[in-house]
Amino acid sequence: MSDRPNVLSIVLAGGEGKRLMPLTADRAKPAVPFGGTYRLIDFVLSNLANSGLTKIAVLTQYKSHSLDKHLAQTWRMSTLLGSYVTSVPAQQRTGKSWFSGSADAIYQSMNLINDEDPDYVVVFGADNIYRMDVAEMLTAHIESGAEATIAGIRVPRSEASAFGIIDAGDDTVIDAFLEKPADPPGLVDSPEESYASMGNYIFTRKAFVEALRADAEDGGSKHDMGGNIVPSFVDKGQAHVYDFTRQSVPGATEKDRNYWRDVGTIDAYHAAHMDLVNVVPEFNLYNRRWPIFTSQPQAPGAKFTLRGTAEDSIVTSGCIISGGDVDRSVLSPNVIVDKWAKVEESVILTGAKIGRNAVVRRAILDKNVVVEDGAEVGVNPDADRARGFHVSEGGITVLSKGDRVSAQ
Ligand code: ADQ
Repeated sequence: MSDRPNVLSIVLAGGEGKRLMPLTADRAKPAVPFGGTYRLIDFVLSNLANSGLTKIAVLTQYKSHSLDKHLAQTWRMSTLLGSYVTSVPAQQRTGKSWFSGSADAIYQSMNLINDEDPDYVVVFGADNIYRMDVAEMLTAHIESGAEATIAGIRVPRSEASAFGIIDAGDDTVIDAFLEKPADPPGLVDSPEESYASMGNYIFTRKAFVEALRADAEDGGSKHDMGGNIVPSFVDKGQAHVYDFTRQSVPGATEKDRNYWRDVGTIDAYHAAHMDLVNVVPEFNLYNRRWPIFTSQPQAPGAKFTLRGTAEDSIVTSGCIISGGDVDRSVLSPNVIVDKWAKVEESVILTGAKIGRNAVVRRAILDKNVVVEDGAEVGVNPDADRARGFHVSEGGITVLSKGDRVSAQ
């Protein structure tokens, strides 16, 4: 092997994102907009690109049109250095059924591995917000000589049953792995925390291909990366953990160095946006040494007229704040906020219009929503529920693409 190993990165982007409904009604979870101008998938792809890993296959599945469009518009890598981001739809390549699990999705796309002939295969999820130098994890993987390396992070034990839980004792060899246990064990040094898998893996190619083949032949398997493939490496003592918090990302602040969030529910999605608009957020989008890449519509700069204001907010291009007040909110491109309207603690996606005297509070408005003059959204969650709007457990009102709300 040469000094520079050949690495293929596979991004699993087939998640349905049921708990993000109605934002995932007609887009896959990785295509959900985030932070004004991004899609969730931009974070993992930026991490890989910034780490110098630029041979990337994105495996898609459900409702992938919007995701494919975004990938085609944004993630055009130069082919000169052999770089690519290619979107691979679910295929009935090796049988009549659609993918049954994440491991099956990779197995059915085995030709990608055969064609690229990599030494290592990086397999990352597409749904999380974080900054990570994957090259550091690759170095740790190569140095340990393990067949599989799993990125790990401490999470509150109360939330740990949503994750694969790692027991690595005092070293990096994983002794036991429990996929989404009902009663997750705490850490010896911190009983209220558990050590969770981030769903990000690096494999040595030969061992990975063997594990995928064995899994495909196992009729009892769910063909799931976390449920089946990872445990198969743990069972043979070949899985190591890579501690995410030991990494050093260029330009990262003390606060955002260890930031990793699953924005898989409406409340988590809203809370992550409320963090972004803090004066000193936990996650800093403005780190120019580790940029998060995306593409934006061609639009003029945001414009504030007739004493329109925005405080503690992100206002992106093409927005017009014409005499309204925006507070602690994130506005995607081409949003219009009209005279005397108030927008507070809200996430407003592309092309929404908020009319005169309207109030939008603790709400998420999907693309092209129209809030007519004098209408209220999120002011009274019970009234919103009665009107048939989706209201989350935490009381966030969500309007679907193109909804029109009139004053009552
Ligand atoms: P989950 O996120 O619950 O747990 P899963 O639903 O398989 O696992 O999603 C993982 C990634 O794979 C996501 O990015 C999703 O979009 C994608 N995906 C799922 N099925 C797919 C398919 N058939 N084709 C393509 N992509 C698919 C996982 C691990 C846990 C770990 C958490 C961390 O199983 O052990 O703790 O991630 O979030």
